[in-house]
Amino acid sequence: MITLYGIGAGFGLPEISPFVTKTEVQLKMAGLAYEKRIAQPSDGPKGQVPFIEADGVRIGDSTFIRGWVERTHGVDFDEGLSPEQRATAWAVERMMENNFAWAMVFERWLDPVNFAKGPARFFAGAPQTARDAVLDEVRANVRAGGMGRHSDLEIVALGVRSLAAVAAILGDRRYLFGDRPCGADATVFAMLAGALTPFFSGELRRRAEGFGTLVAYVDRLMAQFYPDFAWDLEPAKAA
Ligand SMILES: N[C@@H](CCC(=O)N[C@@H](CS)C(=O)NCC(=O)O)C(=O)O
Repeated sequence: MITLYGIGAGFGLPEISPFVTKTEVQLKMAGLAYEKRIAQPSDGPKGQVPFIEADGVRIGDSTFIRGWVERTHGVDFDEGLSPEQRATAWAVERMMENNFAWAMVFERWLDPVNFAKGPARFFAGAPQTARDAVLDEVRANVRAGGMGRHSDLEIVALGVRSLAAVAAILGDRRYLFGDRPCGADATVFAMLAGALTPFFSGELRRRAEGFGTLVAYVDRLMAQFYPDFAWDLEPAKAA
């Protein structure tokens, strides 16, 4: 049995971390039984979630977990894709994880309202006297990393370019490369759901809502992989 460690449901999503969502969807795609447990990122071998435990081994990082699943369970998430499609899938995945995800992080962590109702909760355990200083420090660290040197508008513009690129690749297909989901669909779904959740508001979310095919794609994959989750784009209902 595989144990998947993540943050858990919240922010209007079945799982707060898009990287955990990616792994969870891939486990579902592979039809593998797993148990899900809540953990702190610091519990993981790489100080992040997701991580899994299986056959006495602990593996951290969604990409290496995918590799382990493919090697040990004879799965090829990109089965049927041409070499060019496989290359595109990898490039899209890197774009969404290493660039788009940062634009999303900025909307959640640097907008004071989004931060207070969302990520600030992660620090609820900090001693009251030190809490404000801790929160200021983590937000300063976020600003200093990734694409934080750009202006807010430039960050949104970069995020929108990624949305447009994914929409162009998806076209009017059901999944990125046809009628069957591939590994990168898990990533793209997870990142787009994170950007669209009505729990947060902001310019990136507003622009994401304008990509009708991406909104429909997220609705479709949410219904397929999280059929029991009440996904609703209405802000008032998100918890
Ligand atoms: N490259 C990692 C990224 C995972 C990641 O960024 N996880 C976040 C939660 S969404 C985390 O654990 N952050 C805590 C930290 O980096 O200290 C993967 O693909 O699994």
